[in-house]
Amino acid sequence: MKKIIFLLLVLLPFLSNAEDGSKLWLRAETGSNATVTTTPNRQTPTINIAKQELESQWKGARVQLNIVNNAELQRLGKDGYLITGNKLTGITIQASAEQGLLYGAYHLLRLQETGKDIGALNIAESPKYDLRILNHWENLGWAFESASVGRSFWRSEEMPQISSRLNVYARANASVGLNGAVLNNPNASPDMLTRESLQKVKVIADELRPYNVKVYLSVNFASPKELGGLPTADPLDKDVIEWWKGRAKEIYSLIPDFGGFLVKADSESLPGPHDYGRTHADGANVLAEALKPYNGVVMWRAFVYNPSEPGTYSEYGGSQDYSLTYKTSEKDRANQAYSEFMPLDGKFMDNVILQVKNGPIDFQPREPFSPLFGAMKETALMPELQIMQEYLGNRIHSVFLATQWKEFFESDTYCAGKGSTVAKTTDKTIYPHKVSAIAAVANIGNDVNWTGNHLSQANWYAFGRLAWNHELSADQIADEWLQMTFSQNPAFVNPAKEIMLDTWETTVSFSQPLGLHHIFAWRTHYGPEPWCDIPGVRPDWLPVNYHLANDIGVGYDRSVTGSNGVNQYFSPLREELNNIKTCPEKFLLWFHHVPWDFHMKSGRIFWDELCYTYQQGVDQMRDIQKRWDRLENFIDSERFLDTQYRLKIQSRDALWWRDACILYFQTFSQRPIPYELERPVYDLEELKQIKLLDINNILNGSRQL
Ligand code: GCV
Repeated sequence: MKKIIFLLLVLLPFLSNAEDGSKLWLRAETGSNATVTTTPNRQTPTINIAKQELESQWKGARVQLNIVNNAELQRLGKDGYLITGNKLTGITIQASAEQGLLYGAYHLLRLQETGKDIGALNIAESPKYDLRILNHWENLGWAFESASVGRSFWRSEEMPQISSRLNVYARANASVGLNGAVLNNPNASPDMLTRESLQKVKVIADELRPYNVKVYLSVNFASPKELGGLPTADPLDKDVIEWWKGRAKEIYSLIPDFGGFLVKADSESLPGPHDYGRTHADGANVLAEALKPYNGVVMWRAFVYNPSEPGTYSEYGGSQDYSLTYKTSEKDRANQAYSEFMPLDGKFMDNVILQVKNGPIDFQPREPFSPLFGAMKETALMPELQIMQEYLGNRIHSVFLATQWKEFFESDTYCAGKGSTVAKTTDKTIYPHKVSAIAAVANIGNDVNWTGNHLSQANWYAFGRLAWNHELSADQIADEWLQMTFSQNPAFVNPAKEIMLDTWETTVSFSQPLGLHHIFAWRTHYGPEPWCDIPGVRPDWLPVNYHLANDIGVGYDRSVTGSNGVNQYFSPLREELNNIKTCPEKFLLWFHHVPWDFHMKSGRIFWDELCYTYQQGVDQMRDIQKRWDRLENFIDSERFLDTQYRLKIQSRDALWWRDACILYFQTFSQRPIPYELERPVYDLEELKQIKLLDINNILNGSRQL
């Protein structure tokens, strides 16, 4: 016993210093005692934070923080700033508002922490999007919508006592320029608007405010009925209109800078204006009217797809066999948002923003951009990205998403000629709406390291940086994050960065390459299940209705002779996508049912190319593992080993995906796997036996594949 106590005493200091990832990228050495002065000498909570951050971490000459109201700073807006001067003689940060000074302070510290030359600075910055928002998919209570995030970190049950982590969260957001958080799941409970909930929201809002992070709420469209006891939630009913106005008044009396509402309506069985024969515009406008006096916004989601007809949908299946009545070409889920919202362009109030997922379906590993971008001219559109890796290996796989988001931002919509990228259609360059915004579904939970996987912290960081400036490269963002989070040593940063930059394309290759989509496992969305076809379940939830494999080929025909999805894009993109010979191969199976013997650019036939691509994904994953192993001596063992372990699972999963997909599709193609490729290690029938429970156990680590 004595020996154990002795050992514990010896080990304790080391154990308590164990690296747990809780500090995120906020690791600058403190204790600098820098001189920071402000003009005018104002003491606001936000200016004080800017000051304290610099005083404790800045290692150069005096910093002057100035609130100035000249034309240049007006042009940069309230979040913008100017940084001039030199580390040796002194730096001046100027802004027209206090939040500009805060962002300027973080910018200066980032330069320092990434070893940049801080001589003769002349930096003028302003964000590309006005609203830069994290969407937290937490339910009231507050469990999570998805296992991808682990447990809630708001800890509402302990309020009004607040977790010290809330302060770190706010600081992390401000350090990358994020200025908003939707606290709850878009599948919102009406109870989110009770007085008791709002009191808790106020606690969070008060904590986030000094960091310039505004709070928003998802609301349930039927709240006037479900919570307010009205007989209807019809948006044109005068009592309903008054009810929303009353709620807004109450919210703003508690939270004067409340940001506004996020609404998922008439989608996935949630109530909405269609229940009363009204349009999305009618629905959004009743809320917008209520928020308008307080400058609040409504973010109305365009993630809609109708219940399959006939009958109502049932999550677990039901008596209705939808497959009998469902015709893929008429019911393509990818076409629905465009069909529903395009006729409403121009009908929304100017404080309504349509929140549109990056792709037409649902955060798949790779999707073409949603055709709504560029097409809606009179309505402000905000991209919705997903940081949480719902379909990208959850918190287990390491996938750096900045590369995915860059592809999205830079996609050419052709709405105003060549070069009309998605980014330019949403950041006011092409359509100068009153407000511009962007959101992403957060991957932040209650884990000590916030995101479960240490490398996934990079995606939170990257979203903030790209929301501020979508022109930054994925390379630069990875570089910054690695230096701030791990080490400035280029012998570590360069190879680690290359790994990060390779992870997304590799994961697409081993899971859903060449435009394949929605072939993941039922419910968990982890691992492959291309054979999934559950009688009675709505077809647009089932993999077989997306890959449509048969003895001719595989893929969803969205050409003019198929579901005509290509027609929702502008020329000449429409024609490029429509032609199987010119459609980019990365989207081939998204837009075409491709014959097994189709000739690919590589010179191979399609079946062989599919096998090669899966194998390439597996090989690249193994290579990534090896490259990570070489970095062992550069960083702490805790984060090194945890990442090593996760990459091992990701490699195992790459094999799982490859074997499941190739063996399953082979039952249709009836062709051999090219002889020079590795033979499968798993058996198709065995893989088909992996059930929901097994996957949950794989995810929690209690079962190996
Ligand atoms: C918030 C998918 C997810 C749901 C999510 C929905 C949405 O269907 O599986 O969990 O619900 O997208 O984005 O609304």
